[in-house]
Amino acid sequence: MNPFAAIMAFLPPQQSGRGSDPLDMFPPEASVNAANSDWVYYFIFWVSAASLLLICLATIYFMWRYRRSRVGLHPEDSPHHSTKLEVVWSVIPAFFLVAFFWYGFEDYVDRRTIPQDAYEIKAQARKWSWTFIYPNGHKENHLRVPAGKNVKVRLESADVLHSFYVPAFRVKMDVVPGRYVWTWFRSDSPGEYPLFCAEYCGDQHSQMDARVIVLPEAEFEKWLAESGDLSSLPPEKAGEKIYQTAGCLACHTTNGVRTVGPGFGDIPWGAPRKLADGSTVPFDENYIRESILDPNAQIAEGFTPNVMPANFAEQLNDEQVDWLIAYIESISQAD
Ligand code: HEC
Ligand SMILES: [Cu+2]
Repeated sequence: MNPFAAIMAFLPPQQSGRGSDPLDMFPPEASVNAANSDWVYYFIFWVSAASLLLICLATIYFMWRYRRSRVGLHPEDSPHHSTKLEVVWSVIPAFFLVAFFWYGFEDYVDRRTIPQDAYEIKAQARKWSWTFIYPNGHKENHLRVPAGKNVKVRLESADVLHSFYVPAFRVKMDVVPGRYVWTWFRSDSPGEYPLFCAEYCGDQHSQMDARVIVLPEAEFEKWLAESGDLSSLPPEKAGEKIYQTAGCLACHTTNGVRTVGPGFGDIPWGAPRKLADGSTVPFDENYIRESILDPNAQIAEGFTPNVMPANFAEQLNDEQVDWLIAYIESISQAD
């Protein structure tokens, strides 16, 4: 029998839903993993609160009991070493420390043990956006997942350290460049929840947020089947989707506002474009193609040193680049 079961009986029950967050300290528990984590948190919280109270009460009592006017200036009158007392105040807290470890470790092992049947979604983090890649190749900036299914997310970073953090799921996992890491969760609560990057990754770090959208399974399947095939869309529409999912939007607005990179949308198609080396090129298909596939070849004036990632050539195929060009052309004002 679990030696801590008796203590546990006095604590909030281990269950999902609001039940394990009596002080309402956390976002709603939207995954089956959340209740355990909240429960461990509250266990440590209540034990710490009780210890604080006990220590404060004891301090006040001793201040009064051994006050100077009572014992005078004779320290030899105060009690000396007591083995009994020392054993008590070492052994009892030690039991609690072991319990903290035990329940924390149990939860940790559960997090690290990815269920065999989990549905796998690949995630890429980069400065400053997320891309989620589904088994059929579809890419998305927001994470859509089926409700009621174990989902494992394989995380990788294209540049620096990021951290995949979904507070409502109580899931947080560092994304380390140069290796894959996995995390998993299961949500039974359709809805939308915030997803953050929890590792400072550069000046736009706070913009690196997305949503987790939990859909009923049938709706998820329908969405996935429909969005997988971009070639049925007009090229500029397909390009718009790629523009959003490949992360272009993180650095290029479409209303002309300059952010990390030049804003698009107010550059007339074909107009001369000033480059950092003083030359000019027309803002057209060839320039955009080269800017995407080899961003360092021609750098727009005012954007040195260039921070546009140089690895889109590996991520995008020719057709996708064509669609992107069609989209950028469609939002560029006619000359
Ligand atoms: C990390 C930020 C970042 C991301 C992500 C990014 N870019 Fe850029 N991009 C820049 C910067 C900075 C420049 C200006 C320097 C240069 O010309 O290479 C630029 C330049 C460009 C240019 C030339 C623009 C001009 O005004 O002369 C094009 C076209 C372009 N990017 C397209 C894209 C597309 C399409 C994507 C998505 C596939 C993308 N970029 C993703 C930062 C980014
Ligand atoms: Cu980040």
